[in-house]
Amino acid sequence: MTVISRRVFFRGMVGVFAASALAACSTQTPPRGYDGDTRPLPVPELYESTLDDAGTRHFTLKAQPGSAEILPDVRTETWGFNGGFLGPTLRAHRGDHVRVDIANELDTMTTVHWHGMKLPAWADGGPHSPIEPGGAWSPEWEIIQPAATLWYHPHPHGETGLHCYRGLAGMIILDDEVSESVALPSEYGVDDVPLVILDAKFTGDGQLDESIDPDLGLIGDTPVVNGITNAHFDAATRRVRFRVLDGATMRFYNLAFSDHRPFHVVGTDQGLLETPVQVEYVLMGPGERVEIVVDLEPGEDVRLQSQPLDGNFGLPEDNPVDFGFQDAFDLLTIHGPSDDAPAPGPLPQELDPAAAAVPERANAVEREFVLNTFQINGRSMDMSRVDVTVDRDRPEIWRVTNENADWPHNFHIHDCRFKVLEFDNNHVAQVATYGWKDTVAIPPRGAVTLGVEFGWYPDPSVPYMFHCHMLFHEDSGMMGQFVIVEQGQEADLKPMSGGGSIHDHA
Ligand SMILES: [Cu+2]
Repeated sequence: MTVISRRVFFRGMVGVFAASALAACSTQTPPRGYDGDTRPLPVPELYESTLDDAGTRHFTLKAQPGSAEILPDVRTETWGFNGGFLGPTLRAHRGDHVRVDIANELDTMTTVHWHGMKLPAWADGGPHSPIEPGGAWSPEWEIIQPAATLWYHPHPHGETGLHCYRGLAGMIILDDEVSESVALPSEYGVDDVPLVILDAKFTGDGQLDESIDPDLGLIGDTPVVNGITNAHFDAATRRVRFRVLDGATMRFYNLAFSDHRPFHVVGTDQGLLETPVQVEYVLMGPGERVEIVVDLEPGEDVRLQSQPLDGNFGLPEDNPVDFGFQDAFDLLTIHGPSDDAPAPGPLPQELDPAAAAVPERANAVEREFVLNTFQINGRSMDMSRVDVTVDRDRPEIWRVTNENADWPHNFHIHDCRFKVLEFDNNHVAQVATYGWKDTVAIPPRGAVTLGVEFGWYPDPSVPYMFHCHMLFHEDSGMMGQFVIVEQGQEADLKPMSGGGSIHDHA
């Protein structure tokens, strides 16, 4: 498969929006099942956690090999948590103490990282927390942040893209008093529906094609929503909230509806916005989440799509690779509710007033990060090097510049939330500049200034990560490490292995 033929094919698809969704490029047999038939959208199981006498909420996850019918009537070997593909939705409340007992039943080392979570570094599940085959790991922490839609996925250095591509990903929903009191759809799987969007490409015998494109890594040509292609959702209500995760390794999605209807963004990576924002499209990059609310008419059909992005996110129009910005395909067919579904009231104009908070800039430490190809500040990831030491008592301003002319990057910082204070070369970042985020897309030759609010868990011995969340970039070295310390303390990395020494940090 060549990049050029894929692009030509996608351009041919623009405006067609066949029920087939995104098909394969011309050199490959189109995925099976794309004859217009849809299958009901699977909803990830909501994990039934247990609360022990001490008030700890317990979850158990098992990373395991399995298989799934991503394509209809085709068995594809995959990986999953507690099942063959993807993982259950974990749900917890602000203030909960949570513990997750993880077993690795794969034949290779992995880790489990809680993307978007503020928590101690030893529990973060980054590359320094390997779980060997047959091994186990039990991080625990307290939920100290506002309600939000987060996710969990592996983070083994150099292998994150492959592990995610094979299906190790699940949603996390955090609730709090604010999210529970606001009048947004909130019945899980009914009118509050997670959408885990991946992409896949298949070999001739229906297995995951894991060949690496030198520019695009494991980018797929077939959209997969909650584990299947060509899904439909039968709405029971006239207003639906979708919690959308771009769980793809490299692909951007420009979410929009087939009739270009307006919809509302009510939340971004780190929780509810102050007020809903009406849009006709919203761009998502790998690792990002967005909560959207859409109103439906009884009996109608409408499709959630990824549509070509005006301006191509600043990439040259003739760029040989486009990361999905020019692609057009269906993600989900939505069938409206029955005629007797009651009309929804007005959307609440106040969501989370606290989301209006502005990161502190006085006395802030200002840092520069330059992203170029597979490096940050001219360096590749080194697990033995601490790149940044953060003083727990001072606010941080991170200026992140993308020096590449033909690649976007999607910058993510662990253990924090941030606001985009400034956005240079801003093509389509309207939503990225509202609300709290943990991952931000930076166009070619663009830059962002981030006001970063870390979870303050000083520990000089275990690093957190910052990296590009385009996983081929991350795995190729575009990652760095930071520690959070008490004032005057210095970084002092201590190697951890498996589930052993990490407990020394608990
Ligand atoms: Cu990147």
